[in-house]
Amino acid sequence: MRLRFLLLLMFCIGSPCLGWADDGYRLWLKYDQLPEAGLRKAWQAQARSIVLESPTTPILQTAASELQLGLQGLLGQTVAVGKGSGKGEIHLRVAPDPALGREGYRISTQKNGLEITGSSDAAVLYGCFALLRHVQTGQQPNQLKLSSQPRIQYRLLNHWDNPNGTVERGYAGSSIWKWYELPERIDPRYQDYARANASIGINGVAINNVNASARYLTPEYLQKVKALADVFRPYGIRVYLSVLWAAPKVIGGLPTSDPLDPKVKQWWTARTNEIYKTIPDFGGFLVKANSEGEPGPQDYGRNHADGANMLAEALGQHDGIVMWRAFVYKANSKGDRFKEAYQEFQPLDGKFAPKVLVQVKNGPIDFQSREPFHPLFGAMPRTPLVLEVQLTQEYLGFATHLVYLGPLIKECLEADTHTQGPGSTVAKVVDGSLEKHTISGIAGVANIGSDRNWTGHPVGQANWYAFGRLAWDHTLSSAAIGEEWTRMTLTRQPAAVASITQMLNQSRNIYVRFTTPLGLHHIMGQSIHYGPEPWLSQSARPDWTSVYYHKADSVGLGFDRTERGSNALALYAPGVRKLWGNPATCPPDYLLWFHHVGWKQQLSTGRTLWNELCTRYYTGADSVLWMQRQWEQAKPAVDAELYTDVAARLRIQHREALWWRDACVLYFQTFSRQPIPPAFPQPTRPLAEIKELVDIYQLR
Ligand code: GCW
Repeated sequence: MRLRFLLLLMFCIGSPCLGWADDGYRLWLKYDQLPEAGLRKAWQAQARSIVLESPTTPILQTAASELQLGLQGLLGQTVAVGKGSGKGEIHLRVAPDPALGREGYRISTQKNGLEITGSSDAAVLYGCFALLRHVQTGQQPNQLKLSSQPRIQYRLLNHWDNPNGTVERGYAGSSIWKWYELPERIDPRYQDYARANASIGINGVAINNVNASARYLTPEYLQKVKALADVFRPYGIRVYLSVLWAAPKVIGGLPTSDPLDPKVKQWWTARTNEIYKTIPDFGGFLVKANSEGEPGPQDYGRNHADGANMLAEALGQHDGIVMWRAFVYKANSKGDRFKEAYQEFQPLDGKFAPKVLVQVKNGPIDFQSREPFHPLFGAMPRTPLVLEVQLTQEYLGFATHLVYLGPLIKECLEADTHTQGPGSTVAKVVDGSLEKHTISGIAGVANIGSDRNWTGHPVGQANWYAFGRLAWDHTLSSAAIGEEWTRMTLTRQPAAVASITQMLNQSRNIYVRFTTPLGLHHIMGQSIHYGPEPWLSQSARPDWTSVYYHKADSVGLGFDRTERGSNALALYAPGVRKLWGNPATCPPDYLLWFHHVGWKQQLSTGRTLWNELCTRYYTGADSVLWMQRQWEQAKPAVDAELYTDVAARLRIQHREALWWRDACVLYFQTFSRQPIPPAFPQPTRPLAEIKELVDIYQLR
């Protein structure tokens, strides 16, 4: 009896497909045994041992042990690390190769096995993860010749995590950093977090909120930060800190934080030296200054360059950078918020020290579900610009709605700024190739928390994954990345992969359609940024209301940003201005970003504005039912627990899509005075009832 139980247990462990509940913790690094015996056998012959051809380093050790772990799992055989046996060896070799840069790798088939090479140990680590990805997604081992190098140098996650364990705009539990346990206790999660990041090429993490606490710069906290840096180092990941501009006052006992004050400079220099003594490979500083109430150099009549350059000077000879955020809008703005970052930063082009990068959100307002690209891209040719995208779904349905962000990130990267003629894409600005910068960066605001599955919504993992893959190579297609993630994480059964990836690829457009179609923006629930509140007309500032942005009236809808209106369009190069400045040529997806369009105006789609608006809200909400069906088709091929979780979230998503649809259609109807096209069912609840829903969500 006992023996039978034991045999059964052994059988189950060896067959992950038997239906062990998958709680999502392993992310895309599953390393479950390849189900195809033939494929497994072919790889088994190639991967009997791992041989280190270069003097070992902590990163090379990581590379070898990760490769060992992965291959053993995938192939179901022991893979030795050390001396080879003459056949089926995987050689890891660090050898300078200018064609690959510092972090690029090459994987090739050799006489007696495979070779993974690169100019640095980190490059070899990336190569090992690439090989694992190759095996895990079910590729054949024949004559491998893979090589890849990152196009962007600094590839960071930005955590908006606070010392008290909360996460600003975090929807996956609390912070993964347990400050009260550090530095003594190292949660094993930190290492798994580092593995996941390294596997997609992320090489830096700013661990704390840009609305920063000065605490992180205290000796006590530096020890905690050091403990994290020690975990991340063997994965090629450097730690960065968001800093509070007023730190010299708050923890330094100085009367001022004026960047030109010698005592302030000395204070930052001393602090920085202290940091590097504790964390020799510290990455640098991330700064939100004079933005949304945060202190900054303007408090002393100085500008952003004065502040950023002072920090760059404090970094001195240390190998670190300053990422200075351009997310600013004046405290008492009378104008168009769209223009404010440009107005403050563009005149400073050429004034920043070489170690400074200016970090710009993808769009000019704030991480809306669709924004035109930020006009600063291409407009500061003498300053390297970091692209900041948001993976946490602040405006995209938190961890409840399924929205794959690959298409959103790609849309921004591929947008043509026309600043140096056609083809001057945001990607080329960001990777430095357009303006010949030697440093480049990209940042994703993390969607990671203490939830067992890391991201709350299981598909949120795809956004973390897609960010890393695009940060590494922005020429990859979002569809290919979505498919890769699906095959790594959910299933390799072809029909299921097809129906899941179709759903992923459409999900962002569907979300836009039932929330903010045709270029509507910022009409969501006040403060919480969830659910519809297009009627919001009172707030602490006018540009925190909805009516400020949609400008609905009896004539029409949309923000006129042409020269008849705020003229924000003038911030773009002529090529863009020409296209977007004319409602006839402006893509419908951006229309109401730039034009106040009459309700009865016929659009390029053939419908009037009102009818098109209704059509998008209705078909958008209906498309969530289509998403449900797509997911249902994959049911037999994905883990049962995970299936149920996503299916339930999709049911909520549909309920809330109807909420958005009814709220917006009924509210805008009070201006358009047009009937809802007869093809669509009338909302069954009155606007007044729907308005109350926001209060319920916000516990107001
Ligand atoms: O999107 C807004 C958020 C704030 C955030 C800010 C920023 C960190 O609502 O919560 O603060 O952007 O990016 O600085």
